[in-house]
Amino acid sequence: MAPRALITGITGQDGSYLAEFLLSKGYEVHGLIRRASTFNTDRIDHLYKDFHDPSARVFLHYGDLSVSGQLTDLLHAVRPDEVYNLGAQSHVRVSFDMPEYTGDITGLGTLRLLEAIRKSGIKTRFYQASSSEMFGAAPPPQNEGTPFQPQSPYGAAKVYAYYMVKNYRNAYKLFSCNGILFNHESPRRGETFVTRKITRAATRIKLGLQQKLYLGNMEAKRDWGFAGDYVEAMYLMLQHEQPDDYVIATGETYSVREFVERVFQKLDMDYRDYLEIDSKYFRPTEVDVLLGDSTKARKVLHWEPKVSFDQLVDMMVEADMELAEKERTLRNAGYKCTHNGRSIP
Ligand code: NAP
Ligand code: G4F
Repeated sequence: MAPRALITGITGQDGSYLAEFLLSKGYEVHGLIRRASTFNTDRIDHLYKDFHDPSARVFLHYGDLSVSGQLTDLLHAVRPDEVYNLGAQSHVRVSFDMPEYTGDITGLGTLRLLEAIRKSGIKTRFYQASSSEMFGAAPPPQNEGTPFQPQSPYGAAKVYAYYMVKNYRNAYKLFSCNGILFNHESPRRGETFVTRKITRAATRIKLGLQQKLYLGNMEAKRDWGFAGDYVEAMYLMLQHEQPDDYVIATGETYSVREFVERVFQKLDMDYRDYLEIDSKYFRPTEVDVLLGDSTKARKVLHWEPKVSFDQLVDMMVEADMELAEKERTLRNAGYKCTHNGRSIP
């Protein structure tokens, strides 16, 4: 029988890459999705088949990390071999505007899922999407031994979830792992995270669809990898004989300014002609430098990133240029359309 995985956050960037990866390994994939008034399954539509189709291997279930009873029912219904908890309010800036909600979903949501596993009695392996944001103000490089100093409600919620995962591992012998992932990006990255915001804006500016790019702190440094590489690490953690916690990172760090420079250079433009700084995008407390040391994952899991920083920038610029061209074509043909290139009747 095919191994079965349950993914929360399957509609997100990582969820979509992970679903693809697990399908390529022969898994049956179940995903928790939230009901929304507009479609929120764009990133996984290419994987989904109607469940009446005998070849369907992706199954979606409505639910929410805020509702515990439903999570227990879902576990009973699916009986997964592996659970990947990727669902979260994942935006750091937004977590300052919605600290209670972020704590509820990103922190307590993890506990609800762990409790659902414990109560259901189902034997499964558990992956938690922990974050380099937990290191916060801790000086670089950061590894599994670096003490956490979170600088945001999001970071604090992830620290809570991290310790609950460890607690369930020790108290109930649950096979549970924390993947402490540094920033990872892709053409599927949400458009309000800085890398995607930049590649979307630069390509639209190049085609005359936008005039300015508004950003906040240009000097923050991040260790940016490719999301497709990072989901493989999630899988490898759950295949290992012992549950453990691992840092996943490239070991290189670049500033937001350097990222902007590369993107605009690639499009033969000077970013200084288009950039405006808007204090709205500054955070009450910032994480200045993230630079991960993933020696442990490289040694134990034999994981390493395949896509370089330059390749990542190229990939994102190319994908967003295609989107911008589609948008321009629709506009030139007289259609109203969203900045995603979707036409509006
Ligand atoms: P993302 O694109 O923002 O996706 C978040 C996912 O969580 C979406 O599928 C979203 O559903 C779902 N979600 C939000 N609230 C929910 C709720 N109340 N109940 C159930 N599902 C809910 O995030 P990502 O970049 O793929 O990241 C995946 C996970 O890794 C997150 O936990 C994030 O915090 C963590 N992480 C990310 C990075 C990174 O650099 N990307 C680094 C470290 C850790 P909708 O589509 O309906 O909104
Ligand atoms: O792209 P960001 O919003 O990502 P951030 O805050 O590092 O969080 C991401 O990575 C974490 C892992 O470390 C994840 F856990 C989390 O879920 C998320 O995926 O911002 C990156 C940097 C920050 O220093 C921010 O202040 O870019 C700076 N920045 C400057 N101007 C901006 C902007 N960030 C955003 N989102 N928008 C701006 O206009």
